[in-house]
Amino acid sequence: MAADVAQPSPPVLLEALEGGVLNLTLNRPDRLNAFTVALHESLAEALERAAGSDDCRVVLLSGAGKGFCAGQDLTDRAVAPDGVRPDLGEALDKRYNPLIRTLRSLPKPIVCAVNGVAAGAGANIALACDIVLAARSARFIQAFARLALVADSGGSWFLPRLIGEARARALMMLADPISAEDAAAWGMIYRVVDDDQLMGAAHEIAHRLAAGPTHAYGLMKRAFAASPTNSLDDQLDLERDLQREAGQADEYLEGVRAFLEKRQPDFRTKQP
Ligand code: T3D
Repeated sequence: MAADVAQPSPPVLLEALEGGVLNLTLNRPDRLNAFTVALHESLAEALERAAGSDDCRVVLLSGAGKGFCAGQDLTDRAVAPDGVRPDLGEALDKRYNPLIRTLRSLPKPIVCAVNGVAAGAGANIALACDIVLAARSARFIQAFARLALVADSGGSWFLPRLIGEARARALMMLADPISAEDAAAWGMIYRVVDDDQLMGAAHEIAHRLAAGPTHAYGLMKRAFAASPTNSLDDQLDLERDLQREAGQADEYLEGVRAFLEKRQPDFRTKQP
């Protein structure tokens, strides 16, 4: 009789680099890709490598199975009534906040393909990405109030800015799901796509970005990051500084050359 052999557990994050696009797939489908410490660590490491690698020009984030991400894995949060309660502030400080900061400041575009339900931190991690597509069947849920928690992972910052305070407050306090179609109509995400076309559409955008001016995209992200707290005057000064930097890059040289030569720019090849 064959002895039982322990199967190695599958990686919690799948990584595949293809044509400049780093595909990162949250891979805990049985738990709707909810976050454990292991998933946080894998994602943080992958994003750090992505930031430092010239081979990675774009990140494409999605989830395995029927969900995108159900936020924090709540099986890690079960506490006996008389037990020590977890320090959720520490969890935010150590895991969620660095993740959101990394997504926002990564000097490369991040496309998010929301393939199914996105709840709690899972919804707000999607909103932290640069271009968000969602499958028509996907839902976004600010699930926090159901647990008597406040919205985190930047939700209370992103949502009022994206959809206005009236809708943001209602979504957070009622914790009602919002459909992908409403999310797109409200300006919360870029586009809704039929389920069977989601990954194709996300790859198409990611590959277009991979062929684009990576350095300029990074500068755009810096402009967006500063915009909410800057006055128009400050933002104009920042745009001047960023444009000065952009104008010194080989990418710009190639962009102008390509225009004058009536051809598509080639931003991937190092310019002579
Ligand atoms: O704690 C801290 O560090 C503070 C930070 C908090 C950040 C947060 O994200 S708090 C919010 C945590 N997330 C939630 O509250 C969402 C919980 N999940 C749900 O409400 C529902 O699962 C969904 C609305 C997302 C989807 O519903 P449905 O009916 O499509 O799927 P389901 O049947 O509920 O879930 C499928 C399985 O995934 C199920 O397991 P089972 O019964 O098949 O063995 C379910 O228990 C599991 N699952 C879903 N979400 C989580 C989860 N397991 C652990 N943690 C989850 N978050």
